[in-house]
Amino acid sequence: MTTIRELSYQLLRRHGITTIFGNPGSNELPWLDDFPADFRYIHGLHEGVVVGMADGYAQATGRPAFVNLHAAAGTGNAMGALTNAWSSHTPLVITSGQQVRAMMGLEALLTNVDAVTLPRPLVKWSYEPSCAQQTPLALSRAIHTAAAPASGPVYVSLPYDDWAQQAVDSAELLVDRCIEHAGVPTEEVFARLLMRLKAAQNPVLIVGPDVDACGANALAVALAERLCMPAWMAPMAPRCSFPTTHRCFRGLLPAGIASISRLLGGHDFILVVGAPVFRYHEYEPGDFLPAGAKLVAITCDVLEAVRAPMGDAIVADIRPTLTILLERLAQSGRPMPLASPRPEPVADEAAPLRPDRVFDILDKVAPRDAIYVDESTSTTAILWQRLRMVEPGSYYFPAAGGLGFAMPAAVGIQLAQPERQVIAVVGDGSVNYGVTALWTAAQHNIPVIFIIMKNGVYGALHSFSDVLKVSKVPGLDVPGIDYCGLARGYGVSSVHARSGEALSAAITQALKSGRPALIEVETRMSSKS
Ligand code: TZD
Ligand code: CA
Repeated sequence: MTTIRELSYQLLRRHGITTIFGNPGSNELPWLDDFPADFRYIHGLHEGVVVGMADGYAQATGRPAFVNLHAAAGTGNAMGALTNAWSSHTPLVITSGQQVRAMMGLEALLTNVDAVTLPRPLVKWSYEPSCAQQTPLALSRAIHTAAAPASGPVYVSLPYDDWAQQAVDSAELLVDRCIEHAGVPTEEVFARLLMRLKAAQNPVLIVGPDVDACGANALAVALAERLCMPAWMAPMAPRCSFPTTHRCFRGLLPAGIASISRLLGGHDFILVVGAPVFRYHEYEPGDFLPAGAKLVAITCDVLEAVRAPMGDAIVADIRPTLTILLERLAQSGRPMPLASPRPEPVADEAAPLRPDRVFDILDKVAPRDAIYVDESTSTTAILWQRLRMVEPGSYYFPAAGGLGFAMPAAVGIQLAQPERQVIAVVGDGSVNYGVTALWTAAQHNIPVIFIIMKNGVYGALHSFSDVLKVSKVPGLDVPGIDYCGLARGYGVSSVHARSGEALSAAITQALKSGRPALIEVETRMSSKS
């Protein structure tokens, strides 16, 4: 006979899930009892950090990550982080411990009163098994649902007295289930798309995060080369899906309606792959498309397809779709786009450093295949201009703009990719939403380098104040915080870099150390955001 608890671990093992991200409470202890030796528990000190670490880990592995939170309070703390996971299609299985069934109706302390409603609308599926025997099926459904295209977070609330119950024999059938997805367009759909691509005089490619998420970066490059078209990253892209050094690469699109149309002016056909159309930010009314342009988006997410305000969409798996498209597309005779010139290096100067200078230094000393996790909001455009990112999986950013992602996600990504160096570039405001990730990095010796851009302000909000023509707004400055001291407090060594030279030396030293490190550098407020 097998208990439901034992069966749950068997199920996770079969899915290759042996890393649990969590922050426990009384309701979770019965599941964690006698924690199996082949599993590891990555303990986060705050649930926003727990979900952020799992988000980074799941994105970097491309497989569902498992999270265990405490009841409603733990789930509530995780909701901000869930906005990002939802927007980046991160496959997360989030479980939370529930009170014993006998006391749920009494609303005993730490009952998750309406558990299924709580995480909505930030999950694909939310569930509480009606009885203990439904738990194995609930967990199996949760894993398959999280992974199914478009992947995303799911939530299961689990009463703590269920674990010790015996599973019914048929529940063992769940352990071996495999679900394969094969969503490629029909012949007719391909024929129409090929006709449109062949007829285009001046096409442009816009790639989004899901190209990187499914490892189709080389296919996107081949497509741009085949049709001799420039390629942009979609606005607010939370991943980098195209080598930024490639001659076809034009950069990160801005996030305003009018700016996008202006930049794409002259193109008659816009092919978007793996991005919402589009993730706008600042409100800049204007035409959604440049005059005469048609748009087709290939997306894995039907919700993304239906909410676009313009253009056509094909809902399909990106990698096989691009593979078949390339088999059928002839080489264009158009001239290949010319490489954009690289920005001029910035002269050395005393601190506070210009953000451009920080990125030039980082680009020079970091390994070529470094992974950057970016949450320095006012300097993101500069980062894209200055950091060379060539390998797949080289860049992560909070997909919904929820701060508190970079520090934990960097820890999760580094855990998933120990062979590559993860470098988090974090604004001095953003640090405070995810700072406890430092402790997990220290405890497990996860050697992330955290670079803190200390300009003393919520820089992006200062810029936005200009855009929105507001003044005398409170709460936009963050003076008086000692990030080196905070790092030491959580067990991470830290350096305050006072010059470009000191920054370069600190990064080099951190790279050699094989341990997590925090580098605080004073920066000027950026005029570009
Ligand atoms: N809270 C959360 C969870 N997410 C947010 N996006 C914000 C607040 C609002 N916010 C932004 O959108 S940018 C920003 C805030 C507070 C300032 C971040 O400051 P920073 O970076 O120091 O990290 P910059 O480069 O100085 O802007
Ligand atoms: Ca700042």
